[in-house]
Formats: sequence, structure tokens, C-alpha cells
Amino acid sequence: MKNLLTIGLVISNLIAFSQKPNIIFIFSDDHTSQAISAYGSKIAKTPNIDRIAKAGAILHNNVVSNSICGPSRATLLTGKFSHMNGYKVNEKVFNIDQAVFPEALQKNGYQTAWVGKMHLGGLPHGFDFLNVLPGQGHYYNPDFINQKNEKIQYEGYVSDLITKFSKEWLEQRDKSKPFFMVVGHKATHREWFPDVQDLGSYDDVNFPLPANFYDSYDGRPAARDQDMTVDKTMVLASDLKVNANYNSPAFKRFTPAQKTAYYDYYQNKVTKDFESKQLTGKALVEWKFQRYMRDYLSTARSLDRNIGELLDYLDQTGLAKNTVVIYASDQGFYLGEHGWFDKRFIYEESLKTPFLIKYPGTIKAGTQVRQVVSNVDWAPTLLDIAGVEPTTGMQGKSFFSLLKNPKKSWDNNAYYHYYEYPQPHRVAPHFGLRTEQFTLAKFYGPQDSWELYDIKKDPQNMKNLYGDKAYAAIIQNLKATLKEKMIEHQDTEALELLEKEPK
Ligand code: SGN
Ligand code: CA
Repeated sequence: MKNLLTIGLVISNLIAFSQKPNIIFIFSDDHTSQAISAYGSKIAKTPNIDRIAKAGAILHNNVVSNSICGPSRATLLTGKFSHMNGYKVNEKVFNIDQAVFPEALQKNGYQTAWVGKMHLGGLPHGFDFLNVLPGQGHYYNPDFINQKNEKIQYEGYVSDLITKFSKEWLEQRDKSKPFFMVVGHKATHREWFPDVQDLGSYDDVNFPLPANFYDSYDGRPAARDQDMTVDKTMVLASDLKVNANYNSPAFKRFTPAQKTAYYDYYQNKVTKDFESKQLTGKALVEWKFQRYMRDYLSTARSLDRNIGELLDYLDQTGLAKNTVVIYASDQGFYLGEHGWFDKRFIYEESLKTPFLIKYPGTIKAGTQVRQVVSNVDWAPTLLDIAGVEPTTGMQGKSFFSLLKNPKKSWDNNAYYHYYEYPQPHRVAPHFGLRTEQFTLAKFYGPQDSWELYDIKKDPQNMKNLYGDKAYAAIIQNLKATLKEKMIEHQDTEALELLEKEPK
């Protein structure tokens, strides 16, 4: 009798688990929507990322709550804002003693894994399998840290190795259980080292300068004070490999063949071209911009190709039918807009992050989602997809219903708070609100200024409307909502600053 009951329980569990979808969360680094063709990019082709959008949904207004790597990842895991999960700036270590949503998935029968870039400073609980890059990781012949905390170096290009290890785990996992896997990519993080086969792939392209490349930053003192311009901050040797230091730690990892390929391209071609031109002033900045775009987009080629390889694998093994695939980046990035690279600001290019999702049979192919959602909503959404209740203290809200019905009305108010200052890019801390139409922000610390943008009229965030009397009522309303959000999300530090403001 007891045996029969046990068999019955096993069978019912198997049925329940087999109905649960698998979830693969492909998570890149600094890969922005301006570089994704599904988002309308004219300068890049990402046929494989686009496959996800074609088969499912693309989110046009998925913002992050703190536009920087480690904090974005901590928010993914906890469903909490930085001030609640404690991970406000990159160089801190994520407190692994807090609840993370993969633990809830495990309790509900899921197998969980994270492969590739993680960047949390410590290995969190909630994963049955880990094989992650230490810190920022390396593009060539990188080390990986496994579950036993052993560091092992592998030969190859990072995006290929991440795909290989992801597929290997899919092969050897416990196939009686549904799974959740993060495929964390290093691409397209600075210093943009393309795979050897992609060197020179954009050499024939002349990239148009963004209209605001020569931004004067009028009316935006925090934007003026940053240190992230292509002109002054981007380094010719380390970023653009002009007379690169082939004895640097990154190059020391190269095999002789990899080094020869890089030397042939960057020294014999790029550096030679640079030195023959003797550029100064605008011509020099614009040359740097062209090289930046070429390196960034060439690095993205391998990322997209590897996503294609993983999607093909899912198709070939039949896993695709019951597997949700998400593609997202930890934040957006500047591709020359405002004259910049990097992220951090509440302005559109770095506030928004790509998010594409396919779920065969549940999310309609070609779905366009325009409502404002945030990365704080990711954890509750993923749990919702798995049919699991949100864990206590989660601050985000599931947007699964929106993916199924993109016409649904929505609270389009996303809260933002960025902290890291002054290193590495001197962006003043700020908090703010992004609604369907407006962005309101307050810069503090070394700055003391408010900014308001009408996103519909000014998606480039060029005209600060804060002082404009015509917007006084709008500002008052937005400030009231901002305060409500601070209270709701318990950002007491920001609330104190807001309370000190003249009324
Ligand atoms: C490094 C980069 C910065 C970048 C941060 C954070 N400098 O410090 O440009 O902003 O990482 O990036 S580098 O010369 O070392 O590449 S993040 O993606 O981890 O947030
Ligand atoms: Ca990042």
C-alpha cells in the first residue's frame, strides 16, 4: 500500500513538473537596444536575438532601477531595489544570506543553474549548478569558478565557452525536472574584444554620428560633469587597441595564434591607419567613435551567433516547445549619444534595457509591449511563469499578464535610484521616476539639480524642462508620485533628501 502511494505521488509530481515550463534567461552585459535589429537598429544585425522577438514579445520600455551591472543582477535575483537588497554599487559584495527567487523555484521542483558572467562578488544560494566567471571575467581563455569554488582556466572565446557549458549542463541535468538556467554573457562589456573570426567585420561601414554626439549639456550640470566621453575618457590603447599593450593581463592569456590575429589586425592595420592620419580635434574624436562602434558591434556578433546556437539546440532537442527563452541585458548603454559610452544615467539609452521573451503557445508571436516595466519586476514575473507565488519582501510586480495581453492598462511608474560616485565615471547619484511620458530626476551629492524630460517630444533627453513654468503642475504631480513610490518601496534615504527640498 505504502509503495503504491509513493509511486502515485511520484507520478503525480512527474505530471505536475512536466507541465511546468523550463526557463532560460540569457543575460548579456551592456548590450543596448540601439544595437539590436529587433529594436529597429539600422547599424547592427542581430538575427538570432530577433528570432526571440519574432516568436514572442519585445518590450520597448523595460527600464532598470539602477543602471549598473552588479546591482542589476542583485535586483534580478531578489526582486528588490538596491536599497533593500543592499547592493547599491558595483564594488560591494552581494549579501548571499538573503532570499533569492531561484530558491523558490527549487522548492517547487525546478533544477537551477547559472553559467557565465554573474558579477555578484559571491556565489548566491538557490543554484544546483554554477560555472561562472570571476568578477568581470576575460574574453579570451577565461577562468570559470565552479560549485566547489575551484577556478579553472579554459581555452577559447568566452561567448563560445558559455554556450558550450550551458549545453553541457542541459545534457547532464536531471531530466525528470523542469529547469531554470541563466546564461550570463560577458559580451558586450568594455573593453570589447571581438572573437578572432569577427575582427574587421564592420570595417566597411561608416557609422552615422548620433545627432547629439556633440552635446553641449546645457541645462544639465550632472551630464556636463561626467567622465564617460568617447573624446576624453575612452583610451586609445586599452579600449581601441591602438598600440595596445600586448603584455597586459588580458593579452597574457592569449594563445600565440590569437595574439598573432590580434596583432595583424590591430597593430598592422588599425594602428597603422591611425598613425598615417595624424588626426586632431573632431577628426580624432570621430575616428575613435568609428573604432568604438566597430569593436562593440563585432563583439556583439559572437553573442548573437551563440544565442542562435542555443536556440538551434533547443529546437533540435525538442526542448523549445516547453521552454521560455528570455533575452535581456543588465542595462542599456550609450553608443555615442551625448558623446558617451557607459551607462548609469536615468536617460533613455541606459535607463532602458532590452527584454525579449518567447513562450510557445502562451505568448503570441510578434507581441509588442509598450508599458513601462522594471527589472525589479523580473523575479516575480519569472516565478509567475513557473506558477510560483512571489517570495516575501519582493518589491516588483509580475508582468506575465501583460505579455499575454499587451493592451492591459498598467501603472507606468518606474522608480530609479543610482548611487555609484565618483569612480569610475563621475556620474552624480540621482533618484527619479519614469512614467509613460516623462522622466523626472533629482541629482544630489556633488550636484543639486532637478531635471524633467518629455520623452515623447524629446527621447534624447536634451531639453531640461524643469524650470519651465508651463510644466509646473506636471512637476507637482510627478513629485507626488515620486514620493509615493519612495514610501511604497521604503527608500528612506531618498525620502529624507526629498523632504529637505524647498516646497
Ligand atoms: C569597469 C569599466 C567601466 C565600467 C565598470 C562597470 N572600466 O570598471 O567602464 O563602467 O566596469 O561596468 S574598464 O576599463 O575596467 O573596462 S559594469 O558592467 O560592471 O557595471
Ligand atoms: Ca553591465
